[in-house]
Amino acid sequence: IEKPALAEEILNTIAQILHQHHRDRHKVMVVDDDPHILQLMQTFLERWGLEVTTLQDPHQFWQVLEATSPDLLILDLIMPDYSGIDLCQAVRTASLWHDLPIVFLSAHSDRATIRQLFAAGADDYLSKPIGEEDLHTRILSRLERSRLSRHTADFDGLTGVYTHRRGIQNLTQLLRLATRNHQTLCVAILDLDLFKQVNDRYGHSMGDTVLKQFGSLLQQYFRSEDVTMRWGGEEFVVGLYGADRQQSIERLTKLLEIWRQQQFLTDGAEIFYVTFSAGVAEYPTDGNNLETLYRKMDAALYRAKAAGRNQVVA
Ligand code: GH3
Ligand code: MG
Ligand code: MG
Ligand code: MG
Repeated sequence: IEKPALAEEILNTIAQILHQHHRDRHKVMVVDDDPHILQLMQTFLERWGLEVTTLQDPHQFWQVLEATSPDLLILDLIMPDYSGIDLCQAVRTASLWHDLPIVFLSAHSDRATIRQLFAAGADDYLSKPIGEEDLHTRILSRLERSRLSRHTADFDGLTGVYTHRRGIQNLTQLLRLATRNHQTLCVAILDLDLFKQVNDRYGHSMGDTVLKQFGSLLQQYFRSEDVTMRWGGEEFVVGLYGADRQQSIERLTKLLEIWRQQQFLTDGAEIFYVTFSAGVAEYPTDGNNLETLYRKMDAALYRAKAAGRNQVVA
């Protein structure tokens, strides 16, 4: 029996970080220096089935934020050392969190304070003392909406894999994890061969069917700790965590063998097949940042195309 290359625990953590939006229970994080407020908020929010994380000491803010990855953040305005405004501004400039919904709690509701909150990037505010009904109306509807819009921003509508934007964010995290855990990581670009011909011969909607089918194969084939995204058009990029060059070539070659047997049937009862070409780059040997790795994988793809397509080149 082959020993797994990575501890189960690490894999679970990665999968959790990458697929944080797949959970069904909404997560809310509340930061307030007053333990009574935290207790009250927890009671209210849990009553509506939300998962609540409370934090009294803002010094641990980033640690707790990354560990919980909440769907919504509730911040107290006035706390020692870091104000809610400081935290809010910091979240808004962090690429992974900049669109996290933020609601403030404030005992002050004068115009100047409110203006300051919104200028810092707040989505809403609640005045203390907090009434349950007010909290209910403002938090629940915001959570529903944010989940919906996040899902469309994160997943490609046609193929179901990550969008370019979200995929790159996840890949950045994956690279950080690989560095921290001294793991290899490969990035690969998969480009469908002569796809323009598919559209030209069988029509654009048949082309869409092929893309959709390829997307669902990618989702089935790759592990949850890998990142699969639509790079654009008929090009996809995969981040293979903990895989070296050789392992990545093997896995992509196996995928190609499956894919090239996938039959497509036209309206005119004609059967056709589609292949892909792939280019692979390995971290850290081919580069230690994503920009360099993208260039290397593109160069490898170019060689795969030039050598006759329907193959994996690293
Ligand atoms: P190569 O093997 O060199 O990659 O050839 P190719 O024909 O695949 O490459 P090319 O870049 O010339 O064409 C890509 C085609 O993919 C052109 C474009 O119309 C098509 N395409 C891109 N996005 C979509 C889409 O969402 N749906 C459909 N049906 N076609 C798409
Ligand atoms: Mg306070
Ligand atoms: Mg292309
Ligand atoms: Mg192509």
